[in-house]
Amino acid sequence: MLKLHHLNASRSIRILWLLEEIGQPYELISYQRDAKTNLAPASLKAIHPLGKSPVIELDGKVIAESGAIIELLIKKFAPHLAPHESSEAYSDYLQWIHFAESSAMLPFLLKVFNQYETQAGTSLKFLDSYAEIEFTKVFTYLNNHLDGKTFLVEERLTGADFMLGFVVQGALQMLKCGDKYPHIQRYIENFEQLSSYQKAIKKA
Ligand SMILES: N[C@@H](CCC(=O)N[C@@H](CS)C(=O)NCC(=O)O)C(=O)O
Repeated sequence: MLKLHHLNASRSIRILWLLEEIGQPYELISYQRDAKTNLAPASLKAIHPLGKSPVIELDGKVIAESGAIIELLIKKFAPHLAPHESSEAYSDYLQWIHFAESSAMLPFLLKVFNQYETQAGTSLKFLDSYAEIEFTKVFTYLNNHLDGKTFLVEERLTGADFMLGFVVQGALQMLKCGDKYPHIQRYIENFEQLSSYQKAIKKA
């Protein structure tokens, strides 16, 4: 059976949500972050050398990287959650899947880490304004894209939404900037109502 190695408060929620949406049987193996370091426990390193989550075990193979896992699971078990490869929307789908873990994740994490540094008394020079400029550019782009939309691609739930949810929720909540990005805020409120999302949150 498919196994999901799930760390609390992590990108692994992307996979849990997808598995609940497609109704694929799976075994959930849970790990807790260290209370002091916030890192994953060493036991995750026994599963994959990076010791990060999510990781799945599928057909005897250990697979890391949430984007790869989402694409693989959708191809294998839920092709209806992706536009057809010959359709015009397919390249949009791929761009949004990769946008979530690259363009959006970097400025979000930089801003969160900058907050920790500032609270610890570090005086930031280049990094603070770089993070602010990048974050505003990327999140304004996303906010504009979501104007009048409920989902990222083809106005229906696709793999791109499973990827993006974790980043935008974290960003708007931790950086308290929901009022600056109202279309992203509405997008979040919409997917939080989906029963597969609510089931995933309960299991997490
Ligand atoms: N690019 C990877 C990132 C995986 C990752 O950094 N996971 C974090 C949780 S969100 C983690 O396991 N952190 C704990 C640690 O590094 O000890 C993915 O998309 O799966």
